[in-house]
Amino acid sequence: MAYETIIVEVEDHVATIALNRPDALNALNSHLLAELAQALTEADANDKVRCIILTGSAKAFAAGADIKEMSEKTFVEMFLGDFFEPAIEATAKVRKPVIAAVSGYALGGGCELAMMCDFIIASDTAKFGQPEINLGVIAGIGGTQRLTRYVGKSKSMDMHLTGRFMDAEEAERSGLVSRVVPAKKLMEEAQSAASKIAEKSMIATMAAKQAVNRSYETTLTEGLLFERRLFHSLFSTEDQKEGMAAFLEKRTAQFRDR
Ligand code: CO8
Repeated sequence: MAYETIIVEVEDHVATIALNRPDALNALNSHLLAELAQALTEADANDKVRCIILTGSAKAFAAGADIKEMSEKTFVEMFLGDFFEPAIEATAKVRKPVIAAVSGYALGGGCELAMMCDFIIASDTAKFGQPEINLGVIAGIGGTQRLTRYVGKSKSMDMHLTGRFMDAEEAERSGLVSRVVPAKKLMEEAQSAASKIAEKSMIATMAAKQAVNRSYETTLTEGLLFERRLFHSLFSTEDQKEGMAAFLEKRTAQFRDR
């Protein structure tokens, strides 16, 4: 399907979705969010896709929700319109792994969108922030909750209350991103991570994603039980037999998602 505000490419089992509103530093307007929701849903349903990369441009992953679109809205319009909801729902529903490849600005809704992905690979030019406070509002799609879980209360408060930006080095040091790479290598690194993921058993991959995500939602005891049950259940798959046999036979496993 042809999109106007995003670019979607599927190659070697990896779908790359690039936000593409260069004139507005990829600000998230309702059109882009609707297209993003559709592209994520399609990629998740596409049998050829085994991992998804969400990215922006060299200058901006996304500089936040579109301030021009929001500025004149009333409470009722925001409440009833809830224009972020389809993208939030679509992102949350994706069962395949989603990597955020972030270069340049990831601010406000852009930072929040990156945090909704499964992990973030950042270029050394990345800048993260929740500057909504400068606009007289606060984060609205998870920033106060997710950033706090990623980096802890003190740094999260600092970011939300002062509106300052965090550079890539600080983001890695504080656990917001999994790795930082030179800007020129960002997509190569993200694709290499995605290709590695694409080689695994999709069943184990989805189980791992579910189990890690469960740690956000439950107690340690319940989370450990959930993990153990998933672990046990994977012994009903052919991929577990193949993976362990391949190790013992010193060869590469050929997973078939069975
Ligand atoms: N919205 C709309 N347009 C934007 C945005 C944005 N968030 N960010 C940048 N742009 C536009 C600029 O207006 C400018 O357009 P034009 O050339 O037509 O004037 C163009 O992009 C380039 O921007 P700048 O000239 O400002 O570029 P600089 O390099 O000087 O500065 C910055 C880059 C620092 C990123 C600066 O653009 C900036 O501060 N942007 C705003 C960042 C921000 O405040 N983000 C938070 C937005 S609010 C939000 O995300 C809330 C999310 C929750 C919503 C929940 C809804 C239910």
